[in-house]
Amino acid sequence: ELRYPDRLNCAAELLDHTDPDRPVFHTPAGPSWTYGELRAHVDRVAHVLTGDLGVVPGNRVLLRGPTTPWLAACWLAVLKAGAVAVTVLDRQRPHELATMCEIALVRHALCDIRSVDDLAKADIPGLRITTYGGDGPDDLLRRPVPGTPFPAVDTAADDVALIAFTSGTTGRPKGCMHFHRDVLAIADTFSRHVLRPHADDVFAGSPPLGFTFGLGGLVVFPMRAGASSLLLEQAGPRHLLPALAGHRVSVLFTAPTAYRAMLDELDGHDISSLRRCVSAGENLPAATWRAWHERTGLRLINGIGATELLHIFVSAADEDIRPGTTGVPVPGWQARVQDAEGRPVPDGEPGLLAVRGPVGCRYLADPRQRVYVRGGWNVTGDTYVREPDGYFRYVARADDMIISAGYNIAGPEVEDALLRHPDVLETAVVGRPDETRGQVAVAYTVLRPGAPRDAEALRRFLLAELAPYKCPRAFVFLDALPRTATGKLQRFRLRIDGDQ
Ligand code: 3SK
Repeated sequence: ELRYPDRLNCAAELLDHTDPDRPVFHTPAGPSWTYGELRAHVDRVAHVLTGDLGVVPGNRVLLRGPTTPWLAACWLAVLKAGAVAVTVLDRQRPHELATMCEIALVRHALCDIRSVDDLAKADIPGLRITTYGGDGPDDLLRRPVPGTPFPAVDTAADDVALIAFTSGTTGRPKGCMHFHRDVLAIADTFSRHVLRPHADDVFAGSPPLGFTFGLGGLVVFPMRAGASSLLLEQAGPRHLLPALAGHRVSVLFTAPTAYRAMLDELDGHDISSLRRCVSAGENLPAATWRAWHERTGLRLINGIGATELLHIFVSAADEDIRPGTTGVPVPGWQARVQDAEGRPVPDGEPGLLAVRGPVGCRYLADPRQRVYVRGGWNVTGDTYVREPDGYFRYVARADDMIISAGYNIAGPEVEDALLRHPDVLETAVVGRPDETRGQVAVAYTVLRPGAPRDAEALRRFLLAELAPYKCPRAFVFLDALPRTATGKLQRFRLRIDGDQ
C-alpha cells in the first residue's frame, strides 16, 4: 500500500529531490532546462501568483498553452503555491473554456500569449488572464519578483491539486478533482512498476499536458525518477520520429493510431534509443502491436487509463505483455469484471470493467459521480473479459456493442481484423439502426494514400478472418475519423452523421 505523509506538496516533492544540475526539460530548438533552473522559474511564477495576482491556496487557476517547459513550470508553480491547476487543452474553443471555468469557478488564468485569443473571446465573467511568452511589461515572466526562493505552501496530502476535465467522447465536461497524493501515486504505481524508469531516461510523446495522459507521462513520471523529458509543441507522428533520434528518447507515449502512422514513416529514422513505448488513450489492436513489434523489435506497453483516475491502472511490462490484451491490474490497483448490478461475472464472460486503487473518481458537483462510482468501485464504461489467466481483454466501450439480428458484435474485434488489411490505415466499426436486424455494422475506414476504395475487396478479406455475421454490411470511406481534442474516436458522430 502507498503511504504518504499527511502534509504533502507534490510540486515540492517533484522539484526538490534531484541534483539541480541534471536536465529536466528539452525542446527541439532551445537549450535544455536543468532542475535548478526549473526551480528558479517555478519560484518566480509562484511569487507573481501570490503577490501581484493575489492568488491564495485553494484558488483555481486555468492553464492553457502549447506543450512547453513554461507551461509545465506554471503548473508546478500553481501547485507549489497551494492553488488548484485547471488544465485545459489548447484545442478547446471559447464555449468549452467558458463551461469549464463556470464548473470549476476559475478566476485566474495563466495563458501562453499564442493561445490567448480564444480565452479572451470566451469572455468569462471575473476571469483575470495573465499571459506568458510575450514582450509586454505585464507578461508573467517580466514582472519584478523577490529574488528569494518561494517556500512551498504546506498543503495536506488530500488537498485538491488539480481539476482535469473529461468530456469522454460526448456530453457536458466533467471536472475530476485530484489530490496532491494522487499525483505521486500515478508515478509510484504505473510508472514505477511498468516503466521502471531511471534517471538517464528521456521521455517524449504526443499527448498534451492538458490531458492527464500527457501530464503524467511528460512531467510527473520523468520528474519523479529524476529523469528528463522532451516537450514538443508539435507532436504528430511526423514530428515525433525526427525528435526521437535528435534527443535519444527512451520512453515514448502516444496513441495506437500514431504508432500505426509511424510505421509508414520509419525508414531513415533512428529509433534505437527507444526502450519503452506506451500505447493508451484507446484500445490497441493486436494487429498494430504485431506490426510495431515486427518492424522495431519493441513490445508496445498497452494500458487503460482515465482522467477520472488520473492515469493508467491496467497494463503489463516486458515479457508479461500479451498482445490482444490490456494486461493485469498495475500493482496498487484492483480490477474486476462485473454485471450492471455490480456482481462479479465469471472469467471468460464479458462485463463492465471496475477498478479501485490509490486514486478515485471525484467529479466536481456532478450527479454522474453515482454512475461512475458504485459500491466503492470505479466503473469505467468499458466492456472487458477477464481471461482465466488473469489478463484483461478489451471488448468495446459498454455503449458500443452492436446488436445485429440477435448477435453481439464488438466493433474493436472487427476493426482489428480490418487493420490487418495492408490498405487500411484507420477504421471504426459502429452500429446503424436497421428495420429488420435492429442494427447493422458499418465500417468507416481511412485508407492509405493511393489505395483503391474497394469495399468488395475488404468484405472478401474480412470473410476470411471473421464469422460472417461480424462482417460489416456497409463500408464507408472517409479522409479522417472524427476525434475529440484528446484524440479519442467519436463513435457517436459516426452513428449520427457518418455517411454525410
Ligand atoms: O485513455 C485515457 O483517457 C487516459 C486518461 C488519463 C491518463 C491516461 C489515459 C490513457
